[in-house]
Amino acid sequence: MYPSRQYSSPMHIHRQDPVIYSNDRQKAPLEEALLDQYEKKGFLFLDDLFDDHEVADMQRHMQRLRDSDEIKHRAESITEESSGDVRSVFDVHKLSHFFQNIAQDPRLVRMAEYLLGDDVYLHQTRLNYKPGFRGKDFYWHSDFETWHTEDGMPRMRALSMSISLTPNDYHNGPLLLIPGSHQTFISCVGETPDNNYLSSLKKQDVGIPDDASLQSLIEQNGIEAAVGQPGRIILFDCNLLHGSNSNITSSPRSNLFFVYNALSNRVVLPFGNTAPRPEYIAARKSIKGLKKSD
Ligand code: 6CS
Ligand code: FE
Repeated sequence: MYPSRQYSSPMHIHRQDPVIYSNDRQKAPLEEALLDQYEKKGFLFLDDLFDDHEVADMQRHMQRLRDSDEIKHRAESITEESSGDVRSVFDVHKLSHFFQNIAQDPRLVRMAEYLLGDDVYLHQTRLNYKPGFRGKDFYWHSDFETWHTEDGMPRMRALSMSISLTPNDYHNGPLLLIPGSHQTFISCVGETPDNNYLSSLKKQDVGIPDDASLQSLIEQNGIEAAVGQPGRIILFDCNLLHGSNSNITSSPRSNLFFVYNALSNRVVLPFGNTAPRPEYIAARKSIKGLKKSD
């Protein structure tokens, strides 16, 4: 369906999957306008879902993970190539009961269930710290291109919720989104090296769109910066093109990411025929539906 990193020139494949899988808008946990925006742009913003105390708790638990030497020496901790600062911590829902509870919060799960039209599980979770002064960029990419090619995610039936834990301003490397880019799968050029994740999580070189593809999508749709205060949720489709600039300011841009995948879309063997990535990057053995009985 979505071949990538197989051919010598890039290709554009039109999305062959729905964006919103549920049809009964009466049952939607989101108002019509937001659903229309999500369908059209591939992302939406949610403010005031968490109250100030909840956000303060998240910030405290993020700092605790950040300051922990034990965490810093685990495989789940990815450091910045240049400075050695912590860039990301993966699998935060397994490293912290607090973040597990947030990821399982019905206010989040029911949105994911509605949009994906199925029970859901956590494919991946992470804290991206993007520290001040030396937090490096995440180049343009579609998460689905990686999750399909390197994790074996069959269809575009997953979404990310990024919760801002520090102010995301124009100057400290906010998430940059290309509205509408979720409708086009860009088949990228370039072979996936073995154990690619050892470098791709620091700096992604393979599976990134070519300049011409980026140019045409940006000219058509523009770029939107997901600026916002702590607590804001950026909910975006797995195939939306996004990236973020380096952060040379003094204020970190730290966001918590939860990736919900439909249970019917659980990962199989990587479509790029590379070895499956570790469990802390892509759940495989630990797939457990989040459906609450209520
Ligand atoms: O490879 C991955 O799964 C990770 N890479 C990026 C740049 N975004 C999604 C995910 O965190
Ligand atoms: Fe990403």
